Amino acid sequence: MALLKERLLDLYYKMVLIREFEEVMDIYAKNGTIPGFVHLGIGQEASQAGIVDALKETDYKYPDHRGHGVSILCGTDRKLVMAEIFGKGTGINGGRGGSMHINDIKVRNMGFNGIQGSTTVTALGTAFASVYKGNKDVSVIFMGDGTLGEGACHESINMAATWKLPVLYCVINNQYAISTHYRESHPQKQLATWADGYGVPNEVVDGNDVEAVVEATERAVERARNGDGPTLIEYMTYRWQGHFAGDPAAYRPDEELQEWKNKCPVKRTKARLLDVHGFPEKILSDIEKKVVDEVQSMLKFCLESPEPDTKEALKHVYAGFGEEI
Ligand SMILES: Cc1ncc(C[n+]2csc(CCOP(=O)(O)OP(=O)(O)O)c2C)c(N)n1
Ligand SMILES: [Mg+2]
Repeated sequence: MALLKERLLDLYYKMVLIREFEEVMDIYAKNGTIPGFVHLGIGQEASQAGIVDALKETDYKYPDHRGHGVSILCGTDRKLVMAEIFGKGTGINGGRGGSMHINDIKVRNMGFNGIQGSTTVTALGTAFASVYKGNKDVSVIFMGDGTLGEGACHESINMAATWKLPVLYCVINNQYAISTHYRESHPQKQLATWADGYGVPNEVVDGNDVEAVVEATERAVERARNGDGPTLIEYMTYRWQGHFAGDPAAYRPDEELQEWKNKCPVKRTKARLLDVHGFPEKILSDIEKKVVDEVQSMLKFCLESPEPDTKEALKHVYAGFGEEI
């Protein structure tokens, strides 16, 4: 079943936004303005935008190290997300976290901590809280193909399946974990079948087809909300850049990259909006222009923002007791 054309148009905006945001982050990471490692999601926009679109604001989102796209779509003021990546005092986390540790508990963006696989375990806590409190919020974990090899993932899925917790394991299979192709580090032909060992429903989805992403994710979310437990979805996609901004990615063939660029999720959605839904080109080019302006205005805010105040370095070192999330 296809999505309503207005929803697809909105998803187009979100995907173009991720692409533009990431391209600008690439420039400022490579020229040294952004401190620390930056992992870009260029090529993976359909998976990131489509999954978030299938969720409610109260669902617990666990982005991973490649999580800018998710973090700008969860409801946080986007310029504060960008400022966090720049390590500025105006960032959503006061510039303490940077690219890999963006979080905003108000919109239930639970953030990442740099340890692959760790969120598969911490997400069980929020999933259990949903059951305990009797609400229907789902805990959604974004993770890579390589991450699935972590022991923590086995412990997590074992417990989620046994307790029928409302968890969604979103395996974004972008083919590589740093320089290792997933076929060289996993015995399964498709990683989704990994969940079979735990009796957990799973499916493989074209991660560059935003409509397929939304539909599969909504099915899994529905199951979790109904008390039917976890699902694992493998979204097949590709990262166009190296593992981090600056990695030349010499380990993969040029033809392979080109083949995936031909399956560009943004261009595919655009073609559908033009050819199937009959939107005039002008509507789409206006969206593209609007996105450029939006990202430039965020960038201006970031570049003009102050560095964090060193006097505040010890603030937030200890969490408050009994704070609701
Ligand atoms: C426990 C742990 N081991 C190793 C690393 C180093 N590391 C960071 S990203 C990464 C590869 C992750 O690959 P994948 O899960 O496929 O995600 P992708 O980078 O492709 O999005 C590794 C090994 C880490 N951060 N944590
Ligand atoms: Mg990967």
